[in-house]
Amino acid sequence: MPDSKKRGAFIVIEGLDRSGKSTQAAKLCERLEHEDIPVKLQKFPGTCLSLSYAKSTYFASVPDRTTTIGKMIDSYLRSESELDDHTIHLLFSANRWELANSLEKTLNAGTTVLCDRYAFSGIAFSASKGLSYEWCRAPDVSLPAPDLTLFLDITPEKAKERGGYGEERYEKEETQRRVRQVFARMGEEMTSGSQDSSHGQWITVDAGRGVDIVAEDIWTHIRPLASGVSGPLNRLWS
Ligand code: Z5A
Ligand code: MG
Repeated sequence: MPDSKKRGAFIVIEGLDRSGKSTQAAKLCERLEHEDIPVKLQKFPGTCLSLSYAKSTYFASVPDRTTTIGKMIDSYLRSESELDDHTIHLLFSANRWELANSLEKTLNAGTTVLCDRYAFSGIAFSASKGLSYEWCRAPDVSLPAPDLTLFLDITPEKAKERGGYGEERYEKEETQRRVRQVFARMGEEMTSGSQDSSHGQWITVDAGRGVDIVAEDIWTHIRPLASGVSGPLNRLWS
């Protein structure tokens, strides 16, 4: 049970395509519910999910991109529309901003939020296309900052073994390789203390192992946060 004086923990799961983010987010959600910890899943691009919704459709790989901006992003990812790289980057960020207030309210009400991708994906995918790293970071400055980000690391080769990449825009081995390089830079910055600590803790998890082994590893990092967090939410990079 969470401590009623504490807010919920804000936990982000990041990683490459097929690294198992959604699998682990759903497993973690179930485990927290089993421990009587109120929890909500949020997916970006997307909207807020209850676990019952997650159970019915989350595993079916149906992208949950149901806000107005989420629909525009969905169309772009499916290559049904073309957008300038800067424009789509700002839409991904706007999608986080349109859900930021409800996310904050949920946390302050004592509910833990598990977020499947967040601002770090925004930077990694756009910077991998050649946009400036600093420019990519700017629109997400002062969003609610996670208490903990778990980066599920996997080689593109290993990820490909998991059923191959799909049809969406970024689902190509070379793209994933470049994205992984940007994530590696971010991970170094966030763990070396070369930046302020307003981004929260960053933990890299070897996601190339079996589902249950990865889940146990993740749980060791979540357990200290499960009863809630004292103090206000930080703001990303500010
Ligand atoms: N994007 C962006 O550009 N800018 C942004 O700001 C944001 C996102 C937020 C859509 O994301 C795209 O949006 C994404 C980045 C971009 N493009 N790409 N690539 P998405 O979140 O909707 O899609 P995704 O997460 O990349 O794909 P995914 O398929 O949902 O990956 P996943 O969630 O990491 O994996 P999974 O669904 O849990 O598992 C994939 C398969 O592997 C499945 O068959 C599992 O049963 C299997 N699996 C999972 N774990 C294991 C282990 N441990 N062993 C073996 N097999 C496993
Ligand atoms: Mg997923």
